[in-house]
Amino acid sequence: MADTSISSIKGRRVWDSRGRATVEAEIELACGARGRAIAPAGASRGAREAIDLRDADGLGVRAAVANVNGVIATALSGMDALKQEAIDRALIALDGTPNKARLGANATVAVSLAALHAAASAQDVPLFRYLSEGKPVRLPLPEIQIFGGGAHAGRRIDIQDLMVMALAAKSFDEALEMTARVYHAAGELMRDAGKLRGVADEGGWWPEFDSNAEAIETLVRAIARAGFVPGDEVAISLDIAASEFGARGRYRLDGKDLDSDGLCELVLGWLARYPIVSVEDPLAEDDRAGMMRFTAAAGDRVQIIGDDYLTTSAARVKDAIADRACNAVLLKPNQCGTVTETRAALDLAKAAGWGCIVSARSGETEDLSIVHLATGWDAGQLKVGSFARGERMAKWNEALRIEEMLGDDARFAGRAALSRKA
Ligand code: 2PG
Ligand code: MG
Repeated sequence: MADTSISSIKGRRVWDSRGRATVEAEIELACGARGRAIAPAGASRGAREAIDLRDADGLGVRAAVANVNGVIATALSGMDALKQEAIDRALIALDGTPNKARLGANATVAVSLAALHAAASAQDVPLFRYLSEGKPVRLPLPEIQIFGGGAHAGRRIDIQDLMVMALAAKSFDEALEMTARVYHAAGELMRDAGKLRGVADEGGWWPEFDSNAEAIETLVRAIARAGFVPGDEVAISLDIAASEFGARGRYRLDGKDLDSDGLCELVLGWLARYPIVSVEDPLAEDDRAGMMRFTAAAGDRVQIIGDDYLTTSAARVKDAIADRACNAVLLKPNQCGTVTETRAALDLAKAAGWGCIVSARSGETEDLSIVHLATGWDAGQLKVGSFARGERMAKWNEALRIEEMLGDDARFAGRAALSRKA
């Protein structure tokens, strides 16, 4: 047996897709195996997310990197990389706060994921296989952004992500091919209308729309222009990210003031008019009653995802299951700060029959970990941003490699992965 104890941990500053500093961790085991991972960073962050530790200038990660090279390296040295839970428990104990405020979730998530990569490498298997522990896995249904809005696109429209899901696809490869057609059709529509203004933070077209409804309508037209039946072959998924334009039951959308009921009705109206199969954060993170009302009204027809509302917290997922406040969870490892805590949120959601979507952040890098988490844990769905820019395409392309590697055993989660549960 190879000696899988941690012999060295190195932290370094690298840069993300928005040109902002972030943390990379590299771990070496006694047997010589290595693992490396980079922390992503969000722009529309939930108030209850674990802390992305920044220096006094609000941007730097010198303190977070120093934590990796100092206290974390000392505490984890000699630990067995195959014991992920013990490593993550050690990180949680060393941090000692409820939200990784001391070490920084950017430091802990990079280390936690790097240990995971090192363990898979020591076993000489791809990470998704290491995570699957011999159980069958499926390639996830991708949720792919076509238009960016909200905090990722100068707030030209309020909805943050206008995405598509290729429901008629029989494989991951086909889902990407279909999405490519919609993405380019959407670009052509905007060019024809004289509204093409480059791409937003996650590679989606940067909208110059006058209203949220106009953006959704344009997406429906793009699906049809690409040759697909909207709703049947390619459907729409929205991340409303309502915490970005509302709190305490008051919202401001399309220049109008709405209360919680008003926003609920507006989004329910979109569900009635447009081929939407999934909605993320329709109400703000503090609007529990609104989320419960919305899920009671639409949860049997569409997937309702908690992102800012759940912040990848098993405790919050547990409460939301009891409340019936959503029927799916977005899983972002840096929202909680460790692999083990991410997995705990997934396990609870799965046991409740919820949908599970592993997700990237708006600030990303070449790191491919989430593709392996989504596949190896058989989460069923993956959200990575749009169909442009290297940090996004690297992840879609990695899923293609995994599909190829699985060969005849490759199964695609497809539309069955979508949650519909009131
Ligand atoms: C989200 C993500 C990805 P951010 O809200 O789901 O779109 O954005 O990483 O900025 O939180
Ligand atoms: Mg979101």
